[in-house]
Amino acid sequence: YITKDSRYSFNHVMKVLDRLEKNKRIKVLVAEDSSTSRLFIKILLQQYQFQVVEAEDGQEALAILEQDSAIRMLITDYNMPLINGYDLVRMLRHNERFKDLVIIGLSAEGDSSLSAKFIKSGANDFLKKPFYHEEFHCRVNHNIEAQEMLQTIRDLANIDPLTKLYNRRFLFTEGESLYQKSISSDRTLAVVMLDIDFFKRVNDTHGHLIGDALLTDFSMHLKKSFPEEMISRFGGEEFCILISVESMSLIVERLERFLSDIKEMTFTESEICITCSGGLCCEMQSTLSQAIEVADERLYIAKNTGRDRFVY
Ligand code: GH3
Ligand code: MG
Ligand code: MG
Ligand code: MG
Ligand code: MG
Repeated sequence: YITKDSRYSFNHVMKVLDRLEKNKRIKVLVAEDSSTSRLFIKILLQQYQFQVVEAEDGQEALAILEQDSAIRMLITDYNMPLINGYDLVRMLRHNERFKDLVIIGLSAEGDSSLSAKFIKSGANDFLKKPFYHEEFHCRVNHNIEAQEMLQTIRDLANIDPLTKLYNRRFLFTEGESLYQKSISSDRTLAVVMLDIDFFKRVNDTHGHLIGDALLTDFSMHLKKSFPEEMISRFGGEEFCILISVESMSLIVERLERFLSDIKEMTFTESEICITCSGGLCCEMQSTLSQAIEVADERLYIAKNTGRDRFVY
């Protein structure tokens, strides 16, 4: 593929090598009942360094996908026993879990309405057998690249570049829908607003770059302390944590432990000591925004009553 045509530029070759390196980490499931055809597709994929998993029918494919969340792409035949390719795609697309799975439909049949059927049911692309190797490789790689670009765009939209925590936009979209789900299932979702004390002094004393490094360190520690929770950077040195509540005393205990850990730690190469303050809203409100407001009022009280504390 690289050497056949000497007109390929150095940049092109580098791009292909980079693609091959990435493909080594990508698992592809091939669902195809004909063993010859399956082997052929497997070899084509392996030429491009993909990890290949095989299924002999639609039902096996579904079971494998449900078990192995690392599979990023499915190449599926149409005519297969138990569940055909079209029904398989429809089932997968009805499940939120598989929304990012790249799906390419295959069929040997002359019926050109099949490609429309596959695409309408949610497949990303379609190939008619027999196909040129080049077309197969191009479609597979293009679809994987498109999916990667989509993920990059999503990360840019949802993740704060400095701290790698969720940003405020994500908090008010996904966080709000999480909050609404908690309301309808009668579970309590606590909202914590957290703010670093006297952070301006850190910048004034050590400079902005050290301030940034402290925010990054602090965020990493937040993630370690609340690994299951949705943590967002609300603004400069303010963070919001959504914690599902098993018991009020357990939450308070976790938060108090976090405060005392922070007080004992030193941050960045300048070994800076900090404290932080927080407000907690455990009583369910009708929207996340309202709960944030309640937590924020309590944070304000924490600030005005000496800092380095939680108010709930
Ligand atoms: P308080 O205890 O009342 O919260 O005091 P504070 O100094 O932490 O609060 P204040 O709101 O007065 O100042 C927050 C500071 O955070 C001011 C701003 O320059 C700084 N800041 C906000 N975002 C960033 C950032 O991304 N990087 C750095 N280095 N500083 C930031
Ligand atoms: Mg078949
Ligand atoms: Mg302030
Ligand atoms: Mg502050
Ligand atoms: Mg602040």
